[in-house]
Amino acid sequence: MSFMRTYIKDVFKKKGKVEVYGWVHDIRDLSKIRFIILRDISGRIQITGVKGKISAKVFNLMDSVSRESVIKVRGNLKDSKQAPGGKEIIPTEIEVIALAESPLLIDVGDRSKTELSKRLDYRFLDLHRAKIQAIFKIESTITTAFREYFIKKGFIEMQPPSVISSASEGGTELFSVKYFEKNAYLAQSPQLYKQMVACSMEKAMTITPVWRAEKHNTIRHLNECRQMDIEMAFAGQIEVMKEMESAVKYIVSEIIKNNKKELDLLGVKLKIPKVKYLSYDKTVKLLKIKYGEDLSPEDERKLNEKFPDTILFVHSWPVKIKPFYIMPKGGNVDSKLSEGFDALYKGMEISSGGQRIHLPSLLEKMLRKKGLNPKDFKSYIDSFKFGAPYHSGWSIGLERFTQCLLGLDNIREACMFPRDRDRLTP
Ligand code: AMO
Repeated sequence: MSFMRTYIKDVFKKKGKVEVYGWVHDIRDLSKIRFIILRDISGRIQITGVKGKISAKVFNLMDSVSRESVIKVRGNLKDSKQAPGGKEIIPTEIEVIALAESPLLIDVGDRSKTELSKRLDYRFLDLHRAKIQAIFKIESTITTAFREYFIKKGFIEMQPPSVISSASEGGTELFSVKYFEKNAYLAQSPQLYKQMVACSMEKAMTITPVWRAEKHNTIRHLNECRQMDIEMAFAGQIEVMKEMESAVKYIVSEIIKNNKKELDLLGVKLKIPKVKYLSYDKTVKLLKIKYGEDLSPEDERKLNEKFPDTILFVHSWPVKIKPFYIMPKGGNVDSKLSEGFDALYKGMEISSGGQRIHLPSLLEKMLRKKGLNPKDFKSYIDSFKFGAPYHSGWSIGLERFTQCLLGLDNIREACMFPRDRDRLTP
């Protein structure tokens, strides 16, 4: 097609003859007068047909076309006090581009009460809904702002592999894949690769899918999620926490600036977050919980009550509960504490990170201490033998972060096509 179509939001600024394309959002038939609310990604406009005043063909079509069909409308734009937005189109021509089958498989109305699992079964239709579109418009702002922030600061956007030969997060939460005659795995994280890039190109960032074969089905876990990662040479845990602090503030400010309509639609009031740094030791004392264990969802909720609207950096965790690649304090394999942290926001862990072990012999000792075999990590260990600076980084889960920001009940709401224990389609 050789023309630029006009979005509905821009049609409101025009005069006289207009042409719009979109989905039939709603139809009302008052026998002598018929209305179609036409919707595209930018907004909605009313199409008004009065019997006898428009062609009989167009008037009949206004009643026979089904909801969610895609149509093209030509007509005259008129001021109207009753119409939403103060304007309506009196149609001279309607062309049906794609007729939708009816009934629809799920209710896609603004007040739809269809349950989440059914909506996800028909996600392609669920994505017709303004509220759902609002979530993903905001998620798009998040990834754009993340990328913008770090590219402006001289980070290299890297593309890590998705098929790997050994675990990067220790543990057993790996999906196996057959890779010719070898066994391979889906990447749990770009961890080892972003470190190799930071040790050569200094500052790396990526937005990449990762896979976790965790069997539990929760409202905050997916088996495939996207991570927004950074890694920086010549930086310790404090420097990268500060970097996250200003990146998250920038991302939130971009959402406030660009997504006012979407935030209103979702009923979300966003503020630039405050920031608090608290050591693991102090956090344990504050919560009066057992030392040496991870924070439970209940602990995270309590911390959110104590520090609302705050990114809480809980730093210097015990070595025992951090991955093998996190630097023990003082570079000593026997240290109890590490240079690793978690960031909590709105009652959930949105990120973890820390300083890494860049010393090959210390890395081997730590792998053994964690019950892992250094032989399985040979190429990773070797990468630190030829000029590797100290370095640190972190990862924010994209869907988890969107869930927290928008107060969504279930992380699946923040993932277009979620993969969980039971879901592999669509
Ligand atoms: P971690 O495993 O803590 O750390 O993951 C970092 C962040 O990714 C998100 N996340 C998840 N989101 C949804 N479903 C999951 N199953 C899931 N698992 C993780 C969370 C979490 O905070 N390599 C390290 C990071 C680093 O040190 O740079 C890592 O992957 O938001």
